[in-house]
Formats: sequence, structure tokens, C-alpha cells
Amino acid sequence: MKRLTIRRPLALLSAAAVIGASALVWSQAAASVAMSEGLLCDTDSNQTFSLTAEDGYVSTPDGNSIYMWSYGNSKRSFQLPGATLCVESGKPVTVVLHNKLPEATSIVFPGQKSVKANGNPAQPQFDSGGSLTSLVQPAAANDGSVTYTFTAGSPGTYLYETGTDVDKQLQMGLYGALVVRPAGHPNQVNDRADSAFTAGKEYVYLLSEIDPDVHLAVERNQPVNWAASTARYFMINGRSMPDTLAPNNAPWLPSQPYGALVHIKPYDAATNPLPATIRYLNAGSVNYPFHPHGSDERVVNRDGHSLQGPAGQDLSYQKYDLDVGPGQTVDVLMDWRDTEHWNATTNPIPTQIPAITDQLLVGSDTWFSESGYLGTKNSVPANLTQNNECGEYYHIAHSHALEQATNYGAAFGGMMTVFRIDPPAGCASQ
Ligand SMILES: [Cu+2]
Repeated sequence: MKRLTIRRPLALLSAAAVIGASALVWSQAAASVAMSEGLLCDTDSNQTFSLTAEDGYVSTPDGNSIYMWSYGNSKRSFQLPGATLCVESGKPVTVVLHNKLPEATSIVFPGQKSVKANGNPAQPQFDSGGSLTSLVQPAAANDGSVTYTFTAGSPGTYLYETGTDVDKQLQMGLYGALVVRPAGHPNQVNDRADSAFTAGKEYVYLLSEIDPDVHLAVERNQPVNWAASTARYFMINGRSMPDTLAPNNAPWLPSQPYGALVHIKPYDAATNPLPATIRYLNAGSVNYPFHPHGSDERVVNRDGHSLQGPAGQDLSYQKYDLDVGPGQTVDVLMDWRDTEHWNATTNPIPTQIPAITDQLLVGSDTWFSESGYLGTKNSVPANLTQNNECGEYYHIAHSHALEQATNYGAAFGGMMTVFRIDPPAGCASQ
């Protein structure tokens, strides 16, 4: 991507920019959920969760409203994706599925061993003619329920998703993330000490897509024309750019509670020695080549397993473009290093306000200061609006399959977000 092309989405940062490490509270009486950044976990002391398969609507940045099926829980009704469940490795997990949908549905837990459904081994179901009806025992249509139990497997990230009429129900939104933490080490990705990350700097990127024609057909109870199916929306955590930048629980996205803005400070051996972690999951049907600018990422886990040899050799690797395959999960560590130590006084680089103040937005306002110095803002003409708060950096991060970086074909949307790097001393407003 050329640098100028990141400008327009960043103009839309203002919502995210007012949300810092400390959560703000939405003060209207009707909704008292805290806005925040980073991973939002559902946890339970008994590791018991209740999910309700139900329908609802999500909004897209171009003003569309999409009929979806996904999971609600006791705290929130319908949400996309399903609640992120966080559990501890080696301990029992119970997931009770209630089904409000007009057809049977189920949950499979890929990567978990010895899953039981209502106390029996979870296994494929067949009709009287011998045709497969579900990958595991389902909850019957219209208020059926089923209880799945298993012992949480090796530390890492897993999908949970429908095992019934999978092409259709997965497209409709029946998926979520399961984070398995190492026992006693909640701030490590896996059992290895070198997978430690900064507490609170943990992010889930659940990648998926929507073909709105499929959803319209299901809503109208009409046949789906799969031969003509084409995804038009591409999402991180159920949101498309620029909604990805909004905080968790943004009240204007009531059914899409999870943001995707990474917000970190530069690596510093003394004050900020540990990386952040991002957990990528692909709940879609094609590869998503996800590609953060500005920094490689270190892949430490794939599909819930640490990358190490039989004798514990470190097999993690640096990667610029993560090709996350359908059904796959990839956990990475990432930090941002000021390797060139740019400084306006001691190590300057030539920068200047561009002759064309804004090449995408017509008018006299712009956001771009052209300052190359983290924590230092260039002065800009007095008539310009500048959304950069304290000389922080923003790096775009997006699917490099560029049709996936669109909202129904309109560029600079879709599967895209930004990483925000604050100055080492922080941002006064944060
Ligand atoms: Cu790019």
C-alpha cells in the first residue's frame, strides 16, 4: 500500500482515540457497559458457559444491516462473533448450547479431545438413510439444548463453531474464539516462558466474511444460490474498517462488541520489555493473508500448539504476512522498536507538510502532520484539524488480498485495522 492511502481511515480514528488504557463508561442509563480496548474475555470460576444460538442484525460501515445467526450469552443477547471464552488448560469446561434458531445446530470444538455431548462421546450424526446430518449431537430447532463437556487442551487459541449444515451456518455467523491459558501463567501464550506478553496487551483477531445475499435468502426463508455466492464484507471480530477501530462495547455497535485496535508503546528493555500478543482465527472459507505494516510478528503457536521441537527447541519464526487458513489459528507476539531512534533534534529526517494538504479528502482539513518523530508533532497550518494527539504512530494492518480490504467493493474497508504506538512516556490524554 502506498502511504497516502492510509489517510482516509485514520481520519476516522477520533472514536478510538478518546479511549485509552483506562475504560470509559457509557453513561446513558440504558446501556452501562464499559468501553475498553483489547481482549474481552468471558470467564467463569467453574468454566461453565451458556450460549444461545439466535438471530440478530449487525451493521456494516456502508450503512447496510445484515441478518445473522450467532451466539448470545447471559450477559449479552445476540452478538457477533460469539463470546470469547477464556479457560485454563487442564481444567474441565462445560458449554450449554440453547437453540432458538428454526433448525438444529451444534458446536464443535476443533482441537479439544474427548468432547462429550450430554455425557456421551461427541460424534457424527446420521439420518435413517445414512446421510450425515451433523458433525456432533445438535440442539433441536426451536428451544432444544445440548451440553458439551471437555477438558481444556494445550494452551493457545481455538475456534468454536457450528458442526451442523456447516457451509450455511458458519456463513450465518455461528463461530467464536476459545482462549486456553497455561495453568498458572495467564500472561503467556503457551507453557514456554518466552511466550510471555505484557498483561492487558492481548488481542483477538477473529477473521470472517459475509455474503449478504446468503443472509437475505435465509432471512426470507428462500433457497440459497450457492453457485452465485460471493463474499462482500470482510471482518475482524465481526466488524469491518473503520468500525474495527472503535472500542469494545461501543454503544453504536450494540451487537458487535469487540474492537480490533492494537494500542502499545515501543519496546524498551527497562520499561516495556515484553511484547503484545495477537491471536488470529479464520472462521471463513478462504485464506486471509493478514499483514500488519511497520513490524513483523513472531509466530509462537499454530492451532493451539506451541512451535517447538521434541527437545523443546524454539521453532517460532518472524513473519511479515500471516497466511491464516480456514479453520486455522495462529498466535503471535509482536512489539514495535524505534530502531532508527529518530529525533527532531539529534537524529532528524527530512519531512515537510505536503504541497497538497490532503490528497483524498476535499477541503482544508487534514490530520497528517508529517512528523517522523514519535512523541513530537510538527506544527501545521492553523486552519488544519489534527487528530494526532501526542505524536503517536499509526500502522495500518489489513488483509493483503485487497478485495478483502473493502466494504462491498469500496476500498479501504473490510478486514483492516490499525496498530497505535504511543510515545514511551505515554500520551497525556490517555
Ligand atoms: Cu499493506
